Amino acid sequence: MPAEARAALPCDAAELIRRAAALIFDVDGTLAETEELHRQAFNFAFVRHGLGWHWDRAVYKELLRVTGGKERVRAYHVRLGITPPLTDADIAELHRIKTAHYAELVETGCCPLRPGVAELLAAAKARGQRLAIATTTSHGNIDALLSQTLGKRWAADFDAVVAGDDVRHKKPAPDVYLETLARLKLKPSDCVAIEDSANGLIAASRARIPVLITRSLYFRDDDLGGARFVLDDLSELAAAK
Ligand code: XBP
Ligand code: MG
Repeated sequence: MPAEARAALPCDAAELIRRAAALIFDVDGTLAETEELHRQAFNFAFVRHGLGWHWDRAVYKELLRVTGGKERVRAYHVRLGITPPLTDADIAELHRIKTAHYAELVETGCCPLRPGVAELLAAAKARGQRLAIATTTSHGNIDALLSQTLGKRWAADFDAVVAGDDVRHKKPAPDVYLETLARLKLKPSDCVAIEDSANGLIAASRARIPVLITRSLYFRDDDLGGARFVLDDLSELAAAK
């Protein structure tokens, strides 16, 4: 690679972040370790719905390959091969119960932002960088988490917030990232996507956005080699000069 091309590449994650016009954040696993609360909320909903299901961490880790809570329940149900199958209305009602309970859990304050997240958001804002969210979860879940962790006026700091139900196809399809770029009116190379999972990495990469990974509990051993940089968490950025 010619010297000038090498010089153009950011030499580390902090430089990749600093150079971006916009930072696009995934939510679950990236901003906070929320999947444990999602798992507990699903199990609460199963009991309330009279289903004898219980997702332990090992089962949930496997089911997380399927993005979207409703899609995850359907995939599990198909795997069980029970007849008659749950109707879409059953799954929607079950997911409504789950989402309501998830919000109650988040509102207890038991799920803080991950290390380095608040500092990175503040530093990006101070540098005049734009902020966006591109997630598979719902607007209600985003608001529950960020109202609790960033305050009720959290949305004022984000130029675009794109959730799973805003697009036709959830991650690993690129839809949420393409919609975010359209709303920001920026090129993929002007942005950095901050993700925690292989599905998120694939989605952002298909939208041609450089990806920085912050490893999370459920995806710690995912193959994330296609990312520009892989960090244990975002506090490594704050430590950078
Ligand atoms: C993670 C997901 C979501 C959550 C559950 O989203 O795949 O489905 O697991 O939330 P991301 P819902 O990492 O893209 O933020 O039940 O609302 O889908
Ligand atoms: Mg995630």
